[in-house]
Amino acid sequence: FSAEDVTVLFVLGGPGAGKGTQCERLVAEYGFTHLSAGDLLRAEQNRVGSQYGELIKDYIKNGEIVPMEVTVVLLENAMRDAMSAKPTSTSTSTSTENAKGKFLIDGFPRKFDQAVKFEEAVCPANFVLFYDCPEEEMERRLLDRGKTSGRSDDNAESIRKRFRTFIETSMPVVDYYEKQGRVARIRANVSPDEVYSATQAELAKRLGD
Ligand code: UP5
Ligand code: MG
Repeated sequence: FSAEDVTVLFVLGGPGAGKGTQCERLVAEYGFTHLSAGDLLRAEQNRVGSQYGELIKDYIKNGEIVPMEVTVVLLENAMRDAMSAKPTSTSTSTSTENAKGKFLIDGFPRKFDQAVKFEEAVCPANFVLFYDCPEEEMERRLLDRGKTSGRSDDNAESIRKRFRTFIETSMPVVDYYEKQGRVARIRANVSPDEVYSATQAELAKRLGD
C-alpha cells in the first residue's frame, strides 16, 4: 500500500485500556476500517483447517506475542479485502467509500521488530493513538469483562502475563514512536465519553478532520 492511498493509525495501550471501545466509536463517526490484531488472531484460531490454531491459542492464553509472520499476513489480507470491497448500492451515504483506505490497526505493533517490519513491508502509519491507563484500572475492567467475555485470557493469571508482556515488550514500541513525535497520548482512566473527546481532539489536530 502506498502512503498516499491510505491513512493508518496504530491504536496502542495496555490490555483493557479501551482500544476496542474507542475504535468502535471512531468507525461510526469517521468511517475507519477497524482491524484488531487480537480479533483477527482469534478468528484465525477458530478457522477450520488453520495450521496456526493451536499455536495462537497457546500464545494468547499465556499473554505472549504471536510470531509476527502470522499477524502481519492476517492484517495485510484484511486491509486488501477492505480496499477492494465494493460500496453497497443501496447506501447513499459514503461510509463504505470513506472506509476505503482509512485504517485503525488496533493492538499492533506490540514488539519493536513488528513495527519496523510493518512500516517497511506494508505501509507507514500516520501516527499512534496511545491509551494510557493505570494497571489497577485495566485489571478491574478485564476481570469484570471476564465474567461474560469468554476470552481465554480474561482471568487473573493470564492478565498478569499480559501486563508483563505489555511493559517489557510493547511499551518500547510506544517509546520509539514517542521519540519521533508520532504519539498522541490519551489519558484513558476516565469515562469512555471523555476518552473519546480527547481522541477527537487529537484527530482534528493531526489529520485536520
Ligand atoms: N471499558 C473500555 N473503556 C472504558 C472506560 N473509559 N471506562 C470504563 N470501562 C471501560 O475495553 C476493555 C473493557 O473495559 C471492556 O469491558 C470495556 O467495556 C471497558 P476494550 O475496549 O475491550 O479494551 P482493549 O484495550 O481493546 O482491551 P483488550 O483486552 O482487547 O486488549 P489486549 O491488548 O489485551 O487484547 P488484544 O485482543 O489486542 O490481544 C490479545 C492477545 O492477542 C495478546 O495478549 C497476544 O497474545 C495476542 N496478540 C498478538 O500476539 N499480536 C498482536 O499483534 C495482537 C494480539
Ligand atoms: Mg481489544
